[in-house]
Amino acid sequence: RVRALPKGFVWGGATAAYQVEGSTKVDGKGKTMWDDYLKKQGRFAPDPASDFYNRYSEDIHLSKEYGLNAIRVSIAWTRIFPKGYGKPNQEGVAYYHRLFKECLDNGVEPYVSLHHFDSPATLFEDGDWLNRKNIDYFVDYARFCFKEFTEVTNWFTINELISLAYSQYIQGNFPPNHHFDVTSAIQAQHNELLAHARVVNLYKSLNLKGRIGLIHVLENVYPIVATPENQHAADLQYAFMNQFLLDGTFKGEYTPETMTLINELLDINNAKLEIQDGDLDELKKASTQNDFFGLNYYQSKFVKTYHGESENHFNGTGEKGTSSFKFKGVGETVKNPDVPTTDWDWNIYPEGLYDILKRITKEYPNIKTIYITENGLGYKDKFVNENTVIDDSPRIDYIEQHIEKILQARSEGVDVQGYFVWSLQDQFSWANGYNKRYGLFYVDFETQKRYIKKSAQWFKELADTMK
Ligand code: BGP
Repeated sequence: RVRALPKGFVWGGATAAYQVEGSTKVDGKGKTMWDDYLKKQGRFAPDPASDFYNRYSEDIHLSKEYGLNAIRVSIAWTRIFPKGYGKPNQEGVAYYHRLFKECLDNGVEPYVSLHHFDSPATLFEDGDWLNRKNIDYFVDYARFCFKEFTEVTNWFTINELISLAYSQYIQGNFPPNHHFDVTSAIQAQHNELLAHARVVNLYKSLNLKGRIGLIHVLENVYPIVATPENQHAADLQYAFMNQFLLDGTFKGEYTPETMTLINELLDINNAKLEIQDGDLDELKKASTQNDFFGLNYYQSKFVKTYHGESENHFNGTGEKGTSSFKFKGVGETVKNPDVPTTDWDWNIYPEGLYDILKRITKEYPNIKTIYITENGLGYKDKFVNENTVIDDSPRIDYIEQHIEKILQARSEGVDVQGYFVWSLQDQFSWANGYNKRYGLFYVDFETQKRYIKKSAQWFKELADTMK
């Protein structure tokens, strides 16, 4: 059991603009890659989400009341530049100044991402990260934000580079819904890294007083039965999901060991990666300049070798046991009978977080301070009535088990300085909609009223141990 938090620990809740703000059509906001797609899909809408655009003050006050000293938010690129470039939209700019002021006035430190899965529709239609012109636009947008929002001192460039590349081009559950388009997936990873590196290098050249980094979601990969073939499958998947991006971020190159694995995977799938002159110089320069690293962790995977054709089914409804994932020449994801899973088939495996923390600290000396920037449990919370605190004990168990592992790694020298639960309040989930809740605070999406969950009370008790 976790008895106390280290003094000065950053203890926050996480959000993302498109998942909480709602108000997608007001005050000059431009469309993101999701607006038309969700409308066409017809399953769920991004409005009003958690109505954070209007209710941020209430959520920040709740954060303060429940002992949180930090919040993760993202800026919606399309509120600042409705088309992704051009003239800034002053109403969007004013909104974020109001939001940051409210955070700072209440002692809830904002950690701000520039990109959280919400590319402008115009740029998305033009190839999203696959189009290098869009990297230029991203750098312009970042420059504008750095100069405008000088009250922000903790910046993340991009949230979860792999999730975009993988969900857009491999798993097919994010627009444009390609399945196993390996060329696009690896190219998107590289181009996102380049975008990140250019923005970090820019930030450092401006000599601003804040800190900057990026966020990777990491999943450890284990052979379900330890045979050499299954271990190789795990290595291939780890390389594709973690190692390629970690190398690019913190080594500024893709090491020969990494490329041997990546090339094997590309060859089997007739895919290729294009690296242009100068790209690696940019990565190299950025690799030592990240002030901190945001690590998101939800689960790890168990795999066995697989040589058939690629196929998958994504469980976006919470019908337990319906997911499958088989990647040609890479591996098949399988269920480990000893590991509990959520209704969305995510393995609950805190040991994976410990193993990852130890591994990356050893392999990447350029990683400085680490913040766990997301971790949490998707759960079908049940509302009882106005006067009853919502019992989400499974979420408390989940969080506590993961914090235990974080503190263990910390006691062994891994420099973790903070933890942001995903998520602060219930919010909209990209490919799952509104029944996959994560919040410390329950949101009734009809009335937008907030209710307390037991996990919020637990969060507060731990916050008090720092005083
Ligand atoms: C991360 C994202 C978040 C969030 C979370 C939970 O990948 O950064 O935006 O949504 O995962 O995922 P999901 O909503 O799919 O359950």
